[in-house]
Amino acid sequence: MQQKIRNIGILAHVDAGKTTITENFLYVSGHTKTLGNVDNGTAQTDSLDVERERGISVRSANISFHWKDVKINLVDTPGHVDFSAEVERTIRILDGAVLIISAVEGVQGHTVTLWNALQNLKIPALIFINKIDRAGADTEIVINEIKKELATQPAVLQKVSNEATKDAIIHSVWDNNTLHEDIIETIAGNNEVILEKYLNEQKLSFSALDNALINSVHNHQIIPVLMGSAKNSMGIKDLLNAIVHYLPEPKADESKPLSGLIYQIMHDQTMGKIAHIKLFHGCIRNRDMVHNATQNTKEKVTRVLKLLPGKYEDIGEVVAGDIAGVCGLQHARTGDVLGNFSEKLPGSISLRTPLLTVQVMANNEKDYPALAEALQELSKEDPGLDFEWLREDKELHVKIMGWIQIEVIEKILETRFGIKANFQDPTVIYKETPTKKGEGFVHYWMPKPCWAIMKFLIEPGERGSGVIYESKISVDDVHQKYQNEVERTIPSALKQGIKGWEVTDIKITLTEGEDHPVHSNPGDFVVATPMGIMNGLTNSGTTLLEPLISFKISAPESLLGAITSDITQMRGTFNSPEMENDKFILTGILPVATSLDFPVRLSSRSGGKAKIRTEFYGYQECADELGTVREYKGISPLDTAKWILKARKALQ
Ligand SMILES: Nc1nc2c(ncn2[C@@H]2O[C@H](COP(=O)(O)OP(=O)(O)OP(=O)(O)O)[C@@H](O)[C@H]2O)c(=O)[nH]1
Ligand SMILES: [Mg+2]
Repeated sequence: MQQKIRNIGILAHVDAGKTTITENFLYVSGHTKTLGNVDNGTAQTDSLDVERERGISVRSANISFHWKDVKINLVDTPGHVDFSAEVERTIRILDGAVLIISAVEGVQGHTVTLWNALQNLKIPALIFINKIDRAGADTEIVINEIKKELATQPAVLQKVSNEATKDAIIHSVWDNNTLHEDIIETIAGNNEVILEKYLNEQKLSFSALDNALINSVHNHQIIPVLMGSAKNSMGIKDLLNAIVHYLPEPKADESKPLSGLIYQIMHDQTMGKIAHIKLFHGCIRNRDMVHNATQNTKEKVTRVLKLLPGKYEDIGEVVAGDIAGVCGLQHARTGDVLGNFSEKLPGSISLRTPLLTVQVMANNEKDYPALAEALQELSKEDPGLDFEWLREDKELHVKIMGWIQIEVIEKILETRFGIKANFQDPTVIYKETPTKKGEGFVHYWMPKPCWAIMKFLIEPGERGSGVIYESKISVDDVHQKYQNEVERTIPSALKQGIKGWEVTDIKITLTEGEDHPVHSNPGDFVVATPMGIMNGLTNSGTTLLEPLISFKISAPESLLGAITSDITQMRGTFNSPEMENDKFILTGILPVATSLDFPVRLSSRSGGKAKIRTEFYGYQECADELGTVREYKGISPLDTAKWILKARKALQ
């Protein structure tokens, strides 16, 4: 008989108590004999050294345990925005989620981001209000924030007395004996049958109402809210019961052909590369040959493993609906699809875009090749790093979210790869876009044999439009197979423009062209396209684009003048402030380049009383002197002779 499973993620802003809750789950379910604690570095799921030292989670941690007769596969995610990519990867395999909100700090910017992601991916969820014991805890305020800021209908299943003290007590308001009127109304508002009976004052049983509630949770209409204090192991069993009761089981079928998703790649000192997979259909056993549809490879599974915090256990097989670690898939990358995915893949979501780029250097020159290899390996695990190896300049660059991430990569390079590396000052990732219309020519007919002649029209595109390419030439002028090469080469041709940054918001039209029946080769168009595009960009000129964030600040009224003047100084803009009691709420937009340390400065200016939420807003024009113009890295297609030599060599 197939076992019952729940694949659940715990999500929240930083420090909400996710790991503390997870440790309690492990303890009350009998999985661990002692209760792990984040404050003294004994939490099982914070297994990396850097997590234990800093008391924050960096990686999503997988654990499995049984509650009642259900196997719960739980992912404890990191809350710090620097590690949002970890959440993006794991969120795709969840059948349900628990969103934690601190009873003191309330709904944070990151809570809203996570909630929107859950809504977009249609993942049913529960909310757990944690830290009800702490001074300043106020569940009433948090519930109002949930209604207002998450724009959702909560069914608050518990209430608390002696709040904000160690003696806080939780009472159920939703069981056979207590049927809270608010919850009944919320359920009736989402269920016609219940509504009719309710309006006609007919008797409604608890089980009928509760079943309707389960339905509405599965349809993302209602979100049950529970509360507790993980630090004092309070409310934990009720939360586990609610997970099993209200969150759905995976839609999976063992008899269908294999289909799975690699959601994480981990590395183990003895076993090497381990692909963490969720299996939607079929089953995988040791020694199975598995087809990786994304990489188009077939590889032999050497081991199937159960995922435990910081370690693994051989299980030999994994069946549909479950998650497991798989060894042997050497080509696997995060996000790859296994088998035949005939159904729609679970959607993916972007929570935060890396806006900084940083050069990594080995402390010891001789470690340079090993460092490049290590970064290549890490980039397979975290594609967001977008590792760039500029071989001509012997430079290594990665994209990052923030300072803590740098610290963590530094540590991993040292402990796992034995390389001491240092990170140069990070730079904001600028982009560039054509300033006006321009034409680009390329006559590539020397040194023979080769033949590719093209003319491109380059035009500025609307902000956010990305890259639009169109060919207006006939296949009689340039054969279709050569035209395909042009289109395929455009993205790499735009990786660096004339100011050294990726080119975007651009419209490219191939307006004239000529191939040669004897001398042309498809590779000629691969060599020529970047030359034509760069020539066009030189003629059109380019404008720098800088990343911006939108912000929402709430702070005491007395600080309004100082904060608005800070914002103006950072080249920011703001809307007129809204007053609320003795606080103001200010929204607006700031350049990333000028505001990297703003949250820290704001906090010290206000003695921690100001709250700020930021989100990526988009890219906007910026004058060269306010941004950074870089030299072209490597050999530029404008340096024709050298470029041709290099590009031809790459094609061999
Ligand atoms: N007073 C109180 N403190 C708590 C409670 N739950 C957790 N904490 C404390 O809050 C801090 C953060 O707890 P974690 O469990 O590491 O939080 P997290 O959400 O996993 O944090 P990240 O993974 O780094 O985002 C620790 O110091 C915990 O002891 C609670 O219910 N009450
Ligand atoms: Mg944690």
